[in-house]
Amino acid sequence: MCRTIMVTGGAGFVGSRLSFELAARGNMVFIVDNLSNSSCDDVPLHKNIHFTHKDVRDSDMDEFISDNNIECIFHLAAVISILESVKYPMATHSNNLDATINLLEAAKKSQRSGKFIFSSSCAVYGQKPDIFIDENEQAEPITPYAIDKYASELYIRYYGMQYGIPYVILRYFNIYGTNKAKITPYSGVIQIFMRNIQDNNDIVIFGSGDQKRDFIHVDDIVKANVLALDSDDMVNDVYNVGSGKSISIKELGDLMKSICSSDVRTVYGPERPGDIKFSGGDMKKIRSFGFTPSIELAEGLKPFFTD
Ligand code: UD2
Repeated sequence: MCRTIMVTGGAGFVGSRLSFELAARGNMVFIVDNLSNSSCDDVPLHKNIHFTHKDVRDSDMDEFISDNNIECIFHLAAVISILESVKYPMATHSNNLDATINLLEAAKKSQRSGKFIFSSSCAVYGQKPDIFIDENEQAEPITPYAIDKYASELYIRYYGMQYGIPYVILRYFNIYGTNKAKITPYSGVIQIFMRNIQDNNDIVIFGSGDQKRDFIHVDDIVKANVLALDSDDMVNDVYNVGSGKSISIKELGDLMKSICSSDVRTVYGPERPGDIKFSGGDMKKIRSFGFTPSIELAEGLKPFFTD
């Protein structure tokens, strides 16, 4: 079934790939992006994709939704760096929570009927023991980024209950994949390590390196989003999206160096404020709807050094 879909943050790392996949499936895709972390060149090219340079916080979002007959909304636009949220909580709050509320208000006013699919984060769980956490685990966010993601989830549930907007909340674990974006201190660890290894510089681990992450390939994240759109049974609920495996940052550095036979040194720096110690997702819930992560980390890392 072809739909008219809006993707906020559709020029971003995940949003651009998701938009292309949705368009290739015959849907009409309206990308809304303020290009704060991307450029026009990042907007995927496809006859079914329409791009609008626009901020999700604009007061006329409801008109945009009505004028374009948008049915379903994927809300991805956000500041993704936890570190940036610790440094600039006001700015990231506006992008990560105010924008969500504005979009929900617009969705309510425009009286559309399709799903509101939200890109949330496992960061909402906070510091937990070294276990694979499921969605019933209490959310205990410990950074502005995580607080805003969790508050967004609560608003989405409220709009679902109060105004009947059907929703799906996807809690992503750590996403990776080859990415043309400029590398900054706010980039993800895999991107930063890759650049250091390529430039023959030391890789720097913040803290002991024993902290663990569950890395999931961006193509699998796209698959989970498409499933969330297509499945009638996945509705008004929250789902982890990860690989179901976790690896320490020390092991990650060793793995990346071994893939490209690099002998750069691993050095250690101070722990980052708000850094989660253990992160790994229990995937039973989303697996029960047919989702299987398909790309192993060692496989998914290879293109970083060949592309
Ligand atoms: C990522 C996402 C965030 C959220 C979260 C969920 C990014 C940029 N952020 O935050 O949006 O979804 O996952 O878990 O993708 N590290 C080093 N050396 C470096 C860089 C990082 O040791 O040069 C460590 C860092 O201290 C942390 C780990 O690597 O322990 C992962 O850091 P990250 O910035 O890639 O991702 P994270 O988990 O903070």
